[in-house]
Amino acid sequence: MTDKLDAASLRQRLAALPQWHIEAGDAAIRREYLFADFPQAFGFMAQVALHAERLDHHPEWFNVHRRVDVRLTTHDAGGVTERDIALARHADDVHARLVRDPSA
Ligand code: H2B
Repeated sequence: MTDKLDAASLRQRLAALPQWHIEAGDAAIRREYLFADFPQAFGFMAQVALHAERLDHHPEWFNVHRRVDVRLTTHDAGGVTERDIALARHADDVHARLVRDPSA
C-alpha cells in the first residue's frame, strides 16, 4: 500500500499542481474544473473514470452542468498518497486536451 504523504511532501507535490488545493486537515486535495458545456464535463468524467478503473483508484466528485468538483484521497491510507497525485495529473491532462480540442 502507498503511504500517506507527510505535510511537507504534500505541499511540495502540490507546487507542481497549482490549480489544486489541500483540504483543511490535509485529508484530501481538491480542484474545480469548468468546461464549455455539460457533454464536455461528462466526457471528462468518462475519460477519467476509465483511467481510474485501470489504476483501481477512484475519485470523489460532484458535477453540476459544466462544473466538476474533484476530491482525491486514498481511503486505504487515510490521506493523500502518490496515487492521488498521479490521478490529479491525469485529470489535468484530460482537461487540458479537451480545452485545446473539444472533440478529443
Ligand atoms: N480509491 C481510492 N480513492 N482510495 C482507495 O483506497 C481505493 C480506491 N481503494 N479504489 C481501492 C479502490 C480498493 O477498495 C480496492 C479493493 O483495491
